[in-house]
Amino acid sequence: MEKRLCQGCGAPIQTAKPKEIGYTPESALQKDTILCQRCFRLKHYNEIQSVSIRDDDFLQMVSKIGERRGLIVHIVDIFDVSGSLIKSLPRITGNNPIILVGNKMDLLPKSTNKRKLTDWLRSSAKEMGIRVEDVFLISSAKGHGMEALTEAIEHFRANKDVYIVGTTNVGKSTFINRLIKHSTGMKDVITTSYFPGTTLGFIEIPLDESTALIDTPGIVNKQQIAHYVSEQDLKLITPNKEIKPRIYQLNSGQSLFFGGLARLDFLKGDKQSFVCYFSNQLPIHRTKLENADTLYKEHKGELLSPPDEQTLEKLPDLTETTYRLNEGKTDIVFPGLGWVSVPGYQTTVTAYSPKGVAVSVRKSLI
Ligand SMILES: Nc1nc2c(ncn2[C@@H]2O[C@H](COP(=O)(O)OP(=O)(O)OP(=O)(O)O)[C@@H](O)[C@H]2O)c(=O)[nH]1
Ligand SMILES: [Mg+2]
Repeated sequence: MEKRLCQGCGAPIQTAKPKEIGYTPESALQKDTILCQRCFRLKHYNEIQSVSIRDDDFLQMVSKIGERRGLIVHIVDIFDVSGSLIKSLPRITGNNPIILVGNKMDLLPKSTNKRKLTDWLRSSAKEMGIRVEDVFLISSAKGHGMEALTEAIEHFRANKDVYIVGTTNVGKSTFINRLIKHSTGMKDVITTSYFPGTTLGFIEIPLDESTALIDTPGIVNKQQIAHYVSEQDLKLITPNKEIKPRIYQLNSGQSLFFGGLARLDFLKGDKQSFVCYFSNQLPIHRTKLENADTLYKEHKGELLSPPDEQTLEKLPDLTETTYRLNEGKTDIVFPGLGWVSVPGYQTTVTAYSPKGVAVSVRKSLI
């Protein structure tokens, strides 16, 4: 008998072990489309059932692409580029051509400079040694930018398969659902969720008689802040609509806390505006630099939250990096959280982020 896969996550269907992936009660096997219990619960109750798959298993699964021929569409989350660009991608996917796609554009303010963003994505990939054929910006959720991308896919795939690859949670399955909806009218065929690790196997969507578009499980990158926060906090730090910039006029000697997950000290420079781009629900606190350490020590997890209690247990300590800025408008990027845009002349700042989730700077996008 042909091995049956869950239509939602790609896991092999089984009826024997309720706690393991692909479990489906016998009674549900009669239906036309088979959904495992985990996908069923995610879909109908937005409730996650944890699975006993290790990060390595996903990587191994995706590495099989290296032995095949096709186009790689590497999707990254434009809110977490350093956490979602996969450095080892060329090793994983062999010699196959790569298109780079920045997803979740709907979250950025309309005033974002798309060309700068595209250039930054291209150069970030290049720095990591990833050669890309082209770069696209899309919103899978809203359907923006899909036409240009599908045309490019059709061109670069040269009648071969298309593999959608990326770290967890960048929106691979949402992207494919968008394509399916466009071509068949069917909605939400593949399971998506804000929990990382939703897709568990390869899911093939036929493109024609001999080729397919293939959804793959997200590769786990431990530099993503998503792995260090509770479900509750993840919901809070993930923007769910266009972010509204919050502007602070700061004098040197002042600090900003982003919940208690990140911090920015203004050490030196003229009074200037710090424009903050974070999830609208993430509280920002302004304080005097001299009080910042004590405030953090005494109030993280309370006044400075998130982190909540659960996050505090797994969150690494904050580490600091100091930047001397003198090149004009600069973004200080806290991966997975957001960024702060500063004028960037004769300015010294210190940025704090959880250890392992490194802060970076770039030319301002806005
Ligand atoms: N705002 C916004 N959210 C998006 C977009 N695309 C996906 N998301 C959200 O991002 C989360 C992850 O989406 P998925 O499609 O499940 O991501 P994935 O890459 O398939 O994740 P894994 O299967 O875990 O590897 C969900 O909460 C989606 O609703 C987008 O274009 N804009
Ligand atoms: Mg998925």
